[in-house]
Amino acid sequence: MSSILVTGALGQIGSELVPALRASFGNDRVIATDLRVVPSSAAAAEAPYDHLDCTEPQQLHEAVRRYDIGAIYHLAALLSASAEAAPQLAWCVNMGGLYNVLEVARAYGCKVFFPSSIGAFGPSTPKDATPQDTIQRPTTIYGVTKVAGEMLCDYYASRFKVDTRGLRLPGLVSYVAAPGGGTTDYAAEMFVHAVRYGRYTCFLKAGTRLDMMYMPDALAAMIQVMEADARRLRYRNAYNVTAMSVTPAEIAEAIRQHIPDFVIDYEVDPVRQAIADSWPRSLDDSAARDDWGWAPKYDLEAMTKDMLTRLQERLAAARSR
Ligand code: NAD
Ligand code: AKB
Repeated sequence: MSSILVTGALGQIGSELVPALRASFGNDRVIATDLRVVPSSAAAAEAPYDHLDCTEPQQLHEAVRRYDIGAIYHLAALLSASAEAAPQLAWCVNMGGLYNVLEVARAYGCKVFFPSSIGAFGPSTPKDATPQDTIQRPTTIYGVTKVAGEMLCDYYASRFKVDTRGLRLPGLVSYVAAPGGGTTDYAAEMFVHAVRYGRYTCFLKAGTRLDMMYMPDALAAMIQVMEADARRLRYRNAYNVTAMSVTPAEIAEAIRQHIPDFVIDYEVDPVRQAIADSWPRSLDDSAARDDWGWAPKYDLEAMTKDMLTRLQERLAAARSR
Protein backbone atom coordinates (compact mmCIF):
# COMPACT_ATOMS: atom_id res chain seq x y z
CA MET A 1 0.00 0.00 0.00
CA SER A 2 1.40 3.39 -0.97
CA SER A 3 1.75 6.33 1.44
CA ILE A 4 0.38 9.87 1.69
CA LEU A 5 2.59 12.98 1.54
CA VAL A 6 1.45 16.23 3.17
CA THR A 7 3.30 19.45 2.24
CA GLY A 8 3.05 22.53 4.51
CA ALA A 9 2.09 20.07 7.27
CA LEU A 10 2.98 22.31 10.22
CA GLY A 11 0.42 25.01 9.35
CA GLN A 12 -3.14 25.60 10.57
CA ILE A 13 -4.65 22.81 8.44
CA GLY A 14 -1.74 20.36 8.39
CA SER A 15 -1.45 20.32 12.20
CA GLU A 16 -4.89 18.67 12.28
CA LEU A 17 -5.03 16.98 8.87
CA VAL A 18 -1.94 14.86 9.56
CA PRO A 19 -3.33 13.33 12.79
CA ALA A 20 -6.71 12.79 11.07
CA LEU A 21 -5.07 10.99 8.13
CA ARG A 22 -2.89 8.95 10.51
CA ALA A 23 -5.98 7.91 12.48
CA SER A 24 -7.53 6.56 9.25
CA PHE A 25 -4.53 5.21 7.35
CA GLY A 26 -1.86 4.51 10.01
CA ASN A 27 1.01 6.60 11.43
CA ASP A 28 3.71 5.29 9.13
CA ARG A 29 1.69 5.78 5.96
CA VAL A 30 1.36 9.56 6.38
CA ILE A 31 4.53 11.58 5.78
CA ALA A 32 4.35 15.11 7.18
CA THR A 33 6.68 17.64 5.51
CA ASP A 34 7.23 21.39 5.78
CA LEU A 35 9.75 24.11 5.02
CA ARG A 36 10.22 24.51 8.76
CA VAL A 37 12.98 22.20 9.95
CA VAL A 38 11.86 21.45 13.49
CA PRO A 39 8.47 19.80 13.89
CA SER A 40 6.53 21.93 16.36
CA SER A 41 3.58 19.60 16.91
CA ALA A 42 3.69 16.43 18.97
CA ALA A 43 1.92 14.55 16.17
CA ALA A 44 4.73 15.33 13.74
CA ALA A 45 7.35 14.21 16.26
CA GLU A 46 5.75 10.77 16.75
CA ALA A 47 5.69 9.66 13.10
CA PRO A 48 7.49 10.36 9.80
CA TYR A 49 8.45 13.99 9.36
CA ASP A 50 10.76 15.40 6.72
CA HIS A 51 11.98 18.82 5.74
CA LEU A 52 10.66 19.56 2.22
CA ASP A 53 10.68 22.83 0.26
CA CYS A 54 7.99 22.48 -2.41
CA THR A 55 9.79 24.99 -4.64
CA GLU A 56 12.63 22.43 -5.00
CA PRO A 57 11.41 19.75 -7.46
CA GLN A 58 14.24 17.37 -6.56
CA GLN A 59 13.13 17.26 -2.92
CA LEU A 60 9.62 16.28 -4.01
CA HIS A 61 10.91 13.56 -6.35
CA GLU A 62 13.13 12.14 -3.59
CA ALA A 63 10.31 12.11 -1.02
CA VAL A 64 7.84 10.47 -3.41
CA ARG A 65 10.37 7.76 -4.32
CA ARG A 66 11.68 7.20 -0.77
CA TYR A 67 8.25 6.85 0.85
CA ASP A 68 6.39 5.25 -2.10
CA ILE A 69 3.84 8.07 -2.22
CA GLY A 70 0.44 7.48 -3.86
CA ALA A 71 -1.37 10.68 -2.79
CA ILE A 72 -0.24 14.24 -2.03
CA TYR A 73 -2.15 16.77 0.07
CA HIS A 74 -0.41 19.94 -1.10
CA LEU A 75 -0.97 22.51 1.66
CA ALA A 76 2.22 24.61 1.38
CA ALA A 77 1.37 28.19 0.36
CA LEU A 78 1.37 31.83 1.45
CA LEU A 79 -2.08 32.99 2.58
CA SER A 80 -3.82 36.13 1.35
CA ALA A 81 -2.37 38.81 3.65
CA SER A 82 1.16 37.33 3.67
CA ALA A 83 1.00 36.97 -0.12
CA GLU A 84 -0.04 40.60 -0.59
CA ALA A 85 3.00 41.64 1.49
CA ALA A 86 5.34 39.54 -0.70
CA PRO A 87 3.69 38.96 -4.11
CA GLN A 88 6.81 37.65 -5.87
CA LEU A 89 7.47 35.06 -3.15
CA ALA A 90 3.77 34.13 -3.19
CA TRP A 91 3.90 33.40 -6.92
CA CYS A 92 7.06 31.34 -6.46
CA VAL A 93 5.68 29.24 -3.56
CA ASN A 94 2.01 28.99 -4.54
CA MET A 95 2.44 28.46 -8.30
CA GLY A 96 5.96 26.99 -8.40
CA GLY A 97 5.11 24.59 -5.59
CA LEU A 98 1.89 23.40 -7.22
CA TYR A 99 3.57 22.99 -10.61
CA ASN A 100 6.30 20.85 -9.00
CA VAL A 101 3.70 18.75 -7.17
CA LEU A 102 1.69 18.17 -10.36
CA GLU A 103 4.84 17.25 -12.29
CA VAL A 104 5.91 14.71 -9.66
CA ALA A 105 2.33 13.37 -9.60
CA ARG A 106 2.44 12.99 -13.39
CA ALA A 107 5.75 11.13 -13.20
CA TYR A 108 4.77 8.72 -10.39
CA GLY A 109 0.99 8.45 -10.82
CA CYS A 110 0.02 10.21 -7.55
CA LYS A 111 -3.39 11.61 -6.66
CA VAL A 112 -3.27 15.34 -5.70
CA PHE A 113 -5.36 17.44 -3.31
CA PHE A 114 -5.22 21.20 -3.97
CA PRO A 115 -6.78 23.64 -1.47
CA SER A 116 -8.22 26.56 -3.41
CA SER A 117 -10.09 29.31 -1.57
CA ILE A 118 -12.91 31.83 -1.58
CA GLY A 119 -9.96 34.06 -2.52
CA ALA A 120 -10.18 32.61 -6.06
CA PHE A 121 -13.13 34.99 -6.58
CA GLY A 122 -13.04 38.77 -7.02
CA PRO A 123 -15.18 41.92 -6.97
CA SER A 124 -16.94 41.09 -10.27
CA THR A 125 -18.03 37.64 -8.99
CA PRO A 126 -21.69 37.41 -7.84
CA LYS A 127 -21.39 37.99 -4.08
CA ASP A 128 -24.31 35.94 -2.77
CA ALA A 129 -24.79 32.21 -3.37
CA THR A 130 -21.66 32.40 -5.56
CA PRO A 131 -22.09 29.62 -8.15
CA GLN A 132 -19.63 26.81 -8.78
CA ASP A 133 -19.01 28.08 -12.32
CA THR A 134 -18.79 31.86 -12.40
CA ILE A 135 -16.57 34.90 -13.02
CA GLN A 136 -13.10 34.52 -11.39
CA ARG A 137 -11.20 37.81 -11.63
CA PRO A 138 -9.49 38.14 -8.20
CA THR A 139 -7.62 41.34 -7.36
CA THR A 140 -5.07 39.76 -4.99
CA ILE A 141 -1.92 37.81 -5.86
CA TYR A 142 -3.25 35.04 -3.58
CA GLY A 143 -6.40 34.83 -5.69
CA VAL A 144 -4.43 34.92 -8.93
CA THR A 145 -2.40 31.90 -7.76
CA LYS A 146 -5.57 30.07 -6.66
CA VAL A 147 -7.36 30.58 -10.03
CA ALA A 148 -4.24 29.66 -11.98
CA GLY A 149 -3.77 26.68 -9.64
CA GLU A 150 -7.33 25.50 -10.26
CA MET A 151 -6.78 25.75 -14.02
CA LEU A 152 -3.47 23.90 -13.79
CA CYS A 153 -5.18 21.08 -11.88
CA ASP A 154 -7.86 20.91 -14.59
CA TYR A 155 -5.17 20.84 -17.27
CA TYR A 156 -3.14 18.06 -15.63
CA ALA A 157 -6.34 16.03 -15.14
CA SER A 158 -7.43 16.29 -18.76
CA ARG A 159 -4.04 16.35 -20.51
CA PHE A 160 -2.04 13.89 -18.35
CA LYS A 161 -4.83 12.01 -16.49
CA VAL A 162 -3.46 13.09 -13.09
CA ASP A 163 -6.18 12.45 -10.47
CA THR A 164 -6.54 16.03 -9.14
CA ARG A 165 -9.14 16.99 -6.55
CA GLY A 166 -9.72 20.35 -4.88
CA LEU A 167 -11.90 22.50 -2.65
CA ARG A 168 -12.55 26.24 -2.54
CA LEU A 169 -12.25 26.50 1.23
CA PRO A 170 -13.71 29.39 3.23
CA GLY A 171 -12.05 30.89 6.31
CA LEU A 172 -11.21 28.10 8.76
CA VAL A 173 -11.72 28.32 12.51
CA SER A 174 -9.58 26.08 14.71
CA TYR A 175 -7.74 25.98 18.05
CA VAL A 176 -4.75 23.62 17.54
CA ALA A 177 -2.46 25.83 15.42
CA ALA A 178 -2.78 29.57 14.87
CA PRO A 179 -3.84 30.72 11.39
CA GLY A 180 -0.94 31.73 9.15
CA GLY A 181 -1.36 35.18 7.61
CA GLY A 182 -4.85 35.19 6.12
CA THR A 183 -7.70 37.70 5.93
CA THR A 184 -10.12 35.42 7.81
CA ASP A 185 -7.68 34.88 10.73
CA TYR A 186 -9.77 37.25 12.86
CA ALA A 187 -12.39 34.55 13.43
CA ALA A 188 -10.08 32.02 15.12
CA GLU A 189 -8.25 34.84 16.94
CA MET A 190 -11.53 36.19 18.36
CA PHE A 191 -12.24 32.89 20.15
CA VAL A 192 -8.70 32.65 21.57
CA HIS A 193 -8.79 36.25 22.83
CA ALA A 194 -12.31 35.82 24.25
CA VAL A 195 -11.13 32.93 26.43
CA ARG A 196 -7.78 34.45 27.42
CA TYR A 197 -8.59 38.16 27.80
CA GLY A 198 -12.37 38.58 27.49
CA ARG A 199 -11.91 41.09 24.67
CA TYR A 200 -10.75 41.34 21.05
CA THR A 201 -9.86 44.11 18.62
CA CYS A 202 -10.99 43.01 15.17
CA PHE A 203 -9.15 44.09 12.00
CA LEU A 204 -12.26 43.77 9.77
CA LYS A 205 -15.43 45.89 9.99
CA ALA A 206 -18.29 44.54 12.14
CA GLY A 207 -20.53 43.81 9.15
CA THR A 208 -18.01 42.06 6.86
CA ARG A 209 -19.81 38.91 5.75
CA LEU A 210 -17.68 35.93 4.64
CA ASP A 211 -17.99 32.15 4.50
CA MET A 212 -16.45 30.20 7.39
CA MET A 213 -16.03 26.58 8.44
CA TYR A 214 -14.96 24.75 11.61
CA MET A 215 -11.81 22.64 11.14
CA PRO A 216 -13.45 19.22 11.78
CA ASP A 217 -15.76 19.85 8.80
CA ALA A 218 -12.84 21.02 6.65
CA LEU A 219 -10.83 17.88 7.45
CA ALA A 220 -13.83 15.69 6.62
CA ALA A 221 -14.33 17.53 3.32
CA MET A 222 -10.68 17.14 2.29
CA ILE A 223 -10.56 13.42 3.06
CA GLN A 224 -14.04 12.83 1.59
CA VAL A 225 -13.27 14.48 -1.76
CA MET A 226 -10.00 12.52 -2.00
CA GLU A 227 -11.83 9.24 -1.28
CA ALA A 228 -14.81 10.00 -3.56
CA ASP A 229 -15.62 7.83 -6.57
CA ALA A 230 -13.70 9.44 -9.45
CA ARG A 231 -16.56 8.81 -11.87
CA ARG A 232 -18.82 11.12 -9.84
CA LEU A 233 -16.49 14.14 -9.88
CA ARG A 234 -17.57 16.72 -12.47
CA TYR A 235 -14.95 19.25 -11.34
CA ARG A 236 -11.19 18.65 -11.17
CA ASN A 237 -10.23 22.26 -10.36
CA ALA A 238 -12.00 22.77 -6.99
CA TYR A 239 -15.47 22.45 -5.44
CA ASN A 240 -17.20 25.30 -3.56
CA VAL A 241 -17.71 24.24 0.08
CA THR A 242 -19.08 26.24 3.00
CA ALA A 243 -20.63 25.77 6.43
CA MET A 244 -21.78 29.27 7.44
CA SER A 245 -21.81 32.86 6.20
CA VAL A 246 -21.09 35.20 9.13
CA THR A 247 -19.84 38.64 10.20
CA PRO A 248 -17.44 39.53 13.05
CA ALA A 249 -20.39 41.04 14.94
CA GLU A 250 -22.37 37.80 14.63
CA ILE A 251 -19.44 35.69 15.87
CA ALA A 252 -19.00 38.09 18.80
CA GLU A 253 -22.71 37.75 19.63
CA ALA A 254 -22.42 33.92 19.53
CA ILE A 255 -19.45 34.13 21.93
CA ARG A 256 -21.46 36.41 24.24
CA GLN A 257 -24.05 33.64 24.65
CA HIS A 258 -21.29 31.80 26.61
CA ILE A 259 -19.11 34.71 27.85
CA PRO A 260 -21.61 37.54 28.48
CA ASP A 261 -18.91 40.12 29.31
CA PHE A 262 -16.96 39.57 26.07
CA VAL A 263 -16.08 42.92 24.49
CA ILE A 264 -15.24 43.47 20.82
CA ASP A 265 -13.96 46.66 19.22
CA TYR A 266 -12.73 47.40 15.73
CA GLU A 267 -9.48 48.81 14.34
CA VAL A 268 -9.79 48.22 10.64
CA ASP A 269 -6.73 47.16 8.64
CA PRO A 270 -7.32 48.69 5.18
CA VAL A 271 -5.33 45.99 3.34
CA ARG A 272 -7.19 43.03 4.81
CA GLN A 273 -10.54 44.90 4.64
CA ALA A 274 -10.02 45.50 0.89
CA ILE A 275 -9.24 41.81 0.40
CA ALA A 276 -12.34 40.75 2.36
CA ASP A 277 -14.53 43.22 0.43
CA SER A 278 -13.41 41.61 -2.85
CA TRP A 279 -14.56 38.12 -1.76
CA PRO A 280 -18.03 36.52 -1.86
CA ARG A 281 -20.46 36.85 1.06
CA SER A 282 -21.71 33.28 0.64
CA LEU A 283 -20.97 30.31 -1.63
CA ASP A 284 -23.37 27.89 -3.33
CA ASP A 285 -21.88 24.47 -2.56
CA SER A 286 -24.61 22.34 -4.18
CA ALA A 287 -22.18 20.74 -6.69
CA ALA A 288 -20.14 19.29 -3.78
CA ARG A 289 -23.34 18.11 -2.07
CA ASP A 290 -24.58 16.44 -5.28
CA ASP A 291 -21.30 14.89 -6.46
CA TRP A 292 -19.73 13.51 -3.27
CA GLY A 293 -22.22 14.03 -0.47
CA TRP A 294 -20.74 17.11 1.20
CA ALA A 295 -22.70 18.12 4.34
CA PRO A 296 -21.11 20.19 7.16
CA LYS A 297 -21.89 19.27 10.77
CA TYR A 298 -21.11 22.59 12.50
CA ASP A 299 -23.10 25.83 12.25
CA LEU A 300 -22.07 29.02 14.10
CA GLU A 301 -23.72 27.95 17.36
CA ALA A 302 -22.23 24.42 17.40
CA MET A 303 -18.78 25.69 16.41
CA THR A 304 -18.81 28.40 19.08
CA LYS A 305 -19.75 25.95 21.84
CA ASP A 306 -17.04 23.47 20.83
CA MET A 307 -14.31 26.09 20.25
CA LEU A 308 -14.88 27.72 23.63
CA THR A 309 -15.00 24.38 25.46
CA ARG A 310 -11.76 23.17 23.82
CA LEU A 311 -9.94 26.46 24.41
CA GLN A 312 -11.03 26.59 28.06
CA GLU A 313 -9.79 23.00 28.55
CA ARG A 314 -6.43 23.86 26.97
CA LEU A 315 -6.07 27.01 29.06
CA ALA A 316 -6.90 25.10 32.28
CA ALA A 317 -4.37 22.37 31.38
CA ALA A 318 -1.66 24.97 30.65
CA ARG A 319 -2.34 26.76 33.97
CA SER A 320 -2.14 23.52 35.98
CA ARG A 321 1.31 22.66 34.59
P1 NAD B 1 -0.48 27.99 6.97
O1 NAD B 1 0.10 29.29 6.56
O2 NAD B 1 -0.97 27.84 8.36
O3 NAD B 1 0.56 26.82 6.68
C1 NAD B 1 1.28 26.75 5.49
C2 NAD B 1 2.53 25.96 5.76
O4 NAD B 1 3.29 25.93 4.54
C3 NAD B 1 3.43 26.57 6.83
O5 NAD B 1 3.69 25.61 7.86
C4 NAD B 1 4.71 26.93 6.09
O6 NAD B 1 5.90 26.71 6.86
C5 NAD B 1 4.65 26.00 4.90
N1 NAD B 1 5.43 26.48 3.74
C6 NAD B 1 5.60 27.73 3.30
N2 NAD B 1 6.40 27.75 2.24
C7 NAD B 1 6.74 26.47 1.98
C8 NAD B 1 7.58 25.85 1.02
N3 NAD B 1 8.23 26.54 0.10
N4 NAD B 1 7.69 24.49 1.05
C9 NAD B 1 7.07 23.75 2.01
N5 NAD B 1 6.31 24.31 2.97
C10 NAD B 1 6.13 25.65 2.94
O7 NAD B 1 -1.66 27.67 5.92
P2 NAD B 1 -2.95 26.77 6.14
O8 NAD B 1 -4.00 27.63 6.73
O9 NAD B 1 -2.61 25.50 6.78
O10 NAD B 1 -3.39 26.55 4.62
C11 NAD B 1 -2.95 25.45 3.86
C12 NAD B 1 -3.52 25.59 2.46
O11 NAD B 1 -4.95 25.72 2.51
C13 NAD B 1 -3.00 26.79 1.68
O12 NAD B 1 -2.89 26.46 0.32
C14 NAD B 1 -4.12 27.81 1.84
O13 NAD B 1 -4.15 28.71 0.77
C15 NAD B 1 -5.34 26.91 1.83
N6 NAD B 1 -6.49 27.52 2.47
C16 NAD B 1 -6.46 27.77 3.81
C17 NAD B 1 -7.56 28.37 4.40
C18 NAD B 1 -7.58 28.68 5.87
O14 NAD B 1 -8.50 29.39 6.33
N7 NAD B 1 -6.63 28.19 6.67
C19 NAD B 1 -8.69 28.71 3.63
C20 NAD B 1 -8.65 28.45 2.26
C21 NAD B 1 -7.57 27.83 1.69
C1 AKB C 1 -7.10 33.65 3.93
O1 AKB C 1 -7.79 34.45 4.59
O2 AKB C 1 -6.15 33.97 3.21
C2 AKB C 1 -7.48 32.19 3.98
C3 AKB C 1 -8.43 31.88 2.86
C4 AKB C 1 -9.88 32.13 3.03
O3 AKB C 1 -8.01 31.47 1.81
N1 AKB C 1 -8.03 31.90 5.26
